[in-house]
Amino acid sequence: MPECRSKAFHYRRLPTTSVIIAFYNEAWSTLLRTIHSVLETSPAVLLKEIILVDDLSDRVYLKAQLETYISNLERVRLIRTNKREGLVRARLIGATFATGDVLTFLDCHCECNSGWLEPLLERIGEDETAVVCPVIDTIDWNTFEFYMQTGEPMIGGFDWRLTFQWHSVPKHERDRWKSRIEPIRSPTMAGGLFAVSKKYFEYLGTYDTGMEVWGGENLELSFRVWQCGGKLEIHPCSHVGHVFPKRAPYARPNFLQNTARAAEVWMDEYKEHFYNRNPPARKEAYGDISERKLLRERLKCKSFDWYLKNVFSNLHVPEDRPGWHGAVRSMGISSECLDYNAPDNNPTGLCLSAYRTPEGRPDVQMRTCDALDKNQIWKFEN
Ligand code: UD2
Ligand code: MN
Repeated sequence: MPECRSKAFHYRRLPTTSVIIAFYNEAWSTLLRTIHSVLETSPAVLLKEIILVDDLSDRVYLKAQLETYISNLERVRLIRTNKREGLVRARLIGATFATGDVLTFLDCHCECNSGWLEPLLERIGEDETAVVCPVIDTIDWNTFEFYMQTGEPMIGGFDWRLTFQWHSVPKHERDRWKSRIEPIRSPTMAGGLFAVSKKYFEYLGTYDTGMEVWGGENLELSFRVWQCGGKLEIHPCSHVGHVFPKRAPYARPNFLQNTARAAEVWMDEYKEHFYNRNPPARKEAYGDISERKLLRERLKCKSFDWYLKNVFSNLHVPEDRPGWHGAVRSMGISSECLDYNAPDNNPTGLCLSAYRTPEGRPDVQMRTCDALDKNQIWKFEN
């Protein structure tokens, strides 16, 4: 936006930053594209260092070849974990080496646009309790084309299965703005790309280190930031591209377990909506969460009810009357249940009414009952 381009910054007054990039078995080209784009777009006075954290990758090119390559780059450090930590603990290990005022986390397949860093740092300089995300542009996984999101940015939300979702800015937020280039309040963050004051991140309890590999930490941090007195924002002038690959280079078995931890600590009675839509989550051994509950008490954080009313008031809260949701089982063949055929390319998740067969019927059929299958969970509404 022209307003972003013409904005001037007092470089010497902005906080400095350390960029932390954890990676596991990332491709050579995308990893290097990330590192070089940070170096090329970040003003030297603001960038203390880039900290790469190798989370025990086993690809050979990430060993000596990577070390040799980065030894020619200034301000790039490589830390290696000695066991597979998962993205939460890998990022935190990186953070312990950071010397900047602000921690800026990035995924390992990003491309920063010129001017991406200054708005994030300026905002945190202004308000230390702001956790600020760039607008995440899409880099096509197949062609590596960069699709700049030029319209009004989308903000983060979630559905009651606790999957992250994008949605448009609600009217009450737009009414609050004085200009198009103000930071936009967002109920949640996607998770990979954000800047936070190092001091404030520590005060907030960094991350839940009981979370493994992938998933759930983004909603956990989002709830915590809002409920414990901070704010989560997306800065419309900061743009970073991200490759959403067709398939991740690793398995992701921990989403439910991590998400159950987040629900148990932060969601109070509202966690039932999550469990109703994810019955297997009730059986997850999510481990010890006593320290996280103590943290919530110590920081005197507000309730999830407060969060829903004040931060995400446009989210529909379902009623979930007992007996009005669950599987729809055949009375004839009792091993068969009504199953919804999710379209291959369905960014919004469950929305049966929107998807029909070419003949105009809802796309459902009878299939073997599977309690783990989210496409077999139904809700009666009137
Ligand atoms: C999104 C987030 C991601 C994270 C995730 C939920 C964006 C753009 N991405 O998924 O950052 O919040 O949701 O958990 O918002 N990694 C490790 N060790 C592991 C697994 C992953 O270091 O065991 C690294 C990985 O190489 C990458 C980062 O963690 O740099 C995020 O993983 P991803 O890119 O596979 O996650 P993504 O973008 O699908
Ligand atoms: Mn990613």
